[in-house]
Amino acid sequence: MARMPADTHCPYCALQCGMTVGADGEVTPREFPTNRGGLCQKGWTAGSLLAHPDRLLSPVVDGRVSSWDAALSYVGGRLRELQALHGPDSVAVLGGGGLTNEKAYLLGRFARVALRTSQIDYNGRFCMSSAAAAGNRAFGLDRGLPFPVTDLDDADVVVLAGANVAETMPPLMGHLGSARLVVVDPRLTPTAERAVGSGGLHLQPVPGTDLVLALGLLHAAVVSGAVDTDYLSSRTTGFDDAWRLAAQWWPERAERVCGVAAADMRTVVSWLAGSSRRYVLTARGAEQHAHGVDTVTAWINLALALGLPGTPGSGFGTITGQGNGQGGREHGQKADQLPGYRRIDDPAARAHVAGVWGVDPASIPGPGRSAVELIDAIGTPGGPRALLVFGSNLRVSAPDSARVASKLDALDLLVVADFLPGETARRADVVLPVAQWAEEEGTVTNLEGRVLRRRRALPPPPGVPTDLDVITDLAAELGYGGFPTTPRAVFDELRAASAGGPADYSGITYERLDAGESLHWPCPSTDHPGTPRLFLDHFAHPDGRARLVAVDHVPAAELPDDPYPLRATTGRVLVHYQSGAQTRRVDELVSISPENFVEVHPDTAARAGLADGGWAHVESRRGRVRARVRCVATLRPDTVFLPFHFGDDQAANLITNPALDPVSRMPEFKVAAVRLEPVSGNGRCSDHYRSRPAEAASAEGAA
Ligand SMILES: Nc1nc2c(c(=O)[nH]1)N[C@H]1C(S)=C(S)[C@@H](COP(=O)(O)OP(=O)(O)OC[C@H]3O[C@@H](n4cnc5c(=O)[nH]c(N)nc54)[C@H](O)[C@@H]3O)O[C@H]1N2
Ligand SMILES: Nc1nc2c(c(=O)[nH]1)N[C@H]1C(S)=C(S)[C@@H](COP(=O)(O)OP(=O)(O)OC[C@H]3O[C@@H](n4cnc5c(=O)[nH]c(N)nc54)[C@H](O)[C@@H]3O)O[C@H]1N2
Ligand code: SF4
Ligand SMILES: [Mo]
Repeated sequence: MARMPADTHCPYCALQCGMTVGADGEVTPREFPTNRGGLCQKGWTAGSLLAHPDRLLSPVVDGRVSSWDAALSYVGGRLRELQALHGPDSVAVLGGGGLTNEKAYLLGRFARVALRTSQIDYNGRFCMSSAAAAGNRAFGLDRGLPFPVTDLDDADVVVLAGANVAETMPPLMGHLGSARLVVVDPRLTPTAERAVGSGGLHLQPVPGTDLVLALGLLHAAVVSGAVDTDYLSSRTTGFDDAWRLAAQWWPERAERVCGVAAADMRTVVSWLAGSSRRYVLTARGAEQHAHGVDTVTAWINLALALGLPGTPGSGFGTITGQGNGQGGREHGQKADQLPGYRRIDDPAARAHVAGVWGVDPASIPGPGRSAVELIDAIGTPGGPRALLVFGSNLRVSAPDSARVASKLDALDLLVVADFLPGETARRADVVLPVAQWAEEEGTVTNLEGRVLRRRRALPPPPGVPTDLDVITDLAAELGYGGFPTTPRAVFDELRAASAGGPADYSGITYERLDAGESLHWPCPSTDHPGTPRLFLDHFAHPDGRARLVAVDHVPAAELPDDPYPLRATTGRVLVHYQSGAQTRRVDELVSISPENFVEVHPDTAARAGLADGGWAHVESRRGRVRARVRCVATLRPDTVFLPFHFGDDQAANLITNPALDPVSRMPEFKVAAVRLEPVSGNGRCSDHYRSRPAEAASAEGAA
């Protein structure tokens, strides 16, 4: 039963910092291995959204407040009508990596069994899909960190490729205190400053060229004799093929493409070779590209050549982003998956899950379309006509958002379950208000594959149900009773559905978690201790070996040219979360970061006639964003950066490129060709950041 106050975890990112929430919604930090009693500003202020005046409290149908019975029977009726006319796939579902394991699981079952649609995917397609695909390909299994974050405490060298953890997971920096950091980022981020300040290095590649940098590092490793040949021969396959391509990328040649000095590449390799506890970690900067899978693969190849994965005290990992970004990709809300991280095209997997669901295996539809392709298919013959959204504000967060908006507007029916009126909910035909994190029970799986309990500290506002209630009631409207009704019952069904799969949760119970056990999947029986460290004896491929996969440089899908001469990349700031649906409603956070900005090198700004602090339009072939100019003398002059947390005409995704990775179907959030135009006024650019005086002083345009 609910305990008040409740020991639970932050609603936001995958670090899942421990916190205690009082019956009044007040948050206090709690000692937990990932955060050790720390919280970032987002976590501290999360409680203020529980009683926020914008909170959604009643269902809304076509702009009018409705009763629950009327809203559910309206949605049920419309879905039945559309499916009768246009077939089961005319109804689509989009989930999210912020949903608990229970919600993600039940949403998948709801889509496949009650709606009988193949058209379900989730926002993790924008987040983890490239890293996941590369991990599966190399190791046979995708668990973001195959070791606990506390293992990083003893690291000698950590390479962070495209990760700005000082802003995206601040307490994680506490685990990197003893390590020499190598930060790969086109910008001098707070994380990169830490690297420079602690005797490490900041490598500043052209956005979209990490793959070449990783090939250059592999080349330097081979030539300097840093490669672990015993490990390669006993634990891996594929080195010769991978090397055939990497052999063409000696550091000086790689430097010409990625802009990182060859000497720096050799320094990094000498540090890696000269220490025993070494990690390579990637995040979205390296992954959100139209060749993100191959880019992550290149970083994995480097790690394998050095013998890191599956070696105690060393490793490769990807830093999962959303609160349940890990569990969210395991339990069947992804187009190609069934629970337990099973493949939907695997007959044995279908038979097992059909048994748990009590249906004929042949009746389980799928695989379906990936998120961007699903949105794209709206308004085309055979495409979705209704969309149900749980846990994503895709009007702000999906690439090429003007096109997304016109697609959503073309739907016959858009239903959004949310607790706040984000941009997507505000334009929905039906809005279904739901409970928030501190008002419900469940589990999430954090970035280290550790399963955690979310606990209820206070009840939802009167008349507001949980997502699980809504899914169960909608299933009943569609004539499908028999869904489990409590979070614990859903979890027990998930355990059975995952049993024997790659992500086996069958041995994890609410009782064990509530008794304080630390359980990482796989955990195949109730007396199994869980698996904090994977791959120590063997990788998950049938032969037990990891695969190096041959990869070569592929240019970004859109390159700068005369009309659009700059590369825009996008990312995050400390105080906002994702589309900003939540954090743009927290006064304390808005006062720190009230509006969108674009980081521009002072020379670049001067050439475009832009003044520091003035407004600019950043324009691509797809649209333009309004943002305040921040002159940053440490930025690459060929690159501009915008966060994607803002809406309306400040939405960075108005300019991003929806080009997809051929394997993961992840869009290219991190490179678009753009130009800058002043919105009004003119003037000289002052130097906004002076954190690296040497570089700032050498920047001609700095005031
Ligand atoms: N404050 C905050 N924290 C968050 C979130 C949030 O929205 N706000 N979201 C959570 C989620 S879901 C996620 S996925 C994580 C993301 O966590 P991160 O991956 O750390 O975040 P990003 O800012 O998207 O990208 C990291 C860095 O990549 C750099 N970058 C851009 N292009 C390239 C490139 O081509 N190569 C390389 N090497 N780097 C590049 C950017 O300059 C940026 O500093 O954060 C989680 N934590
Ligand atoms: N340009 C650019 N775009 C990006 C990225 C980038 O780096 N650059 N990063 C991408 C990444 S990594 C991610 S993860 C996506 C995230 O982007 P989104 O998918 O838009 O994620 P959020 O902004 O967290 O939106 C979650 C919505 O669901 C609601 N919500 C939260 N929890 C629940 C719940 O339990 N139930 C229900 N029903 N609703 C809930 C929130 O109020 C909010 O409205 O953005 C992607 N978009
Ligand atoms: S680091 Fe992540 S989990 Fe921790 S308080 Fe901040 S947003 Fe929450
Ligand atoms: Mo993410």
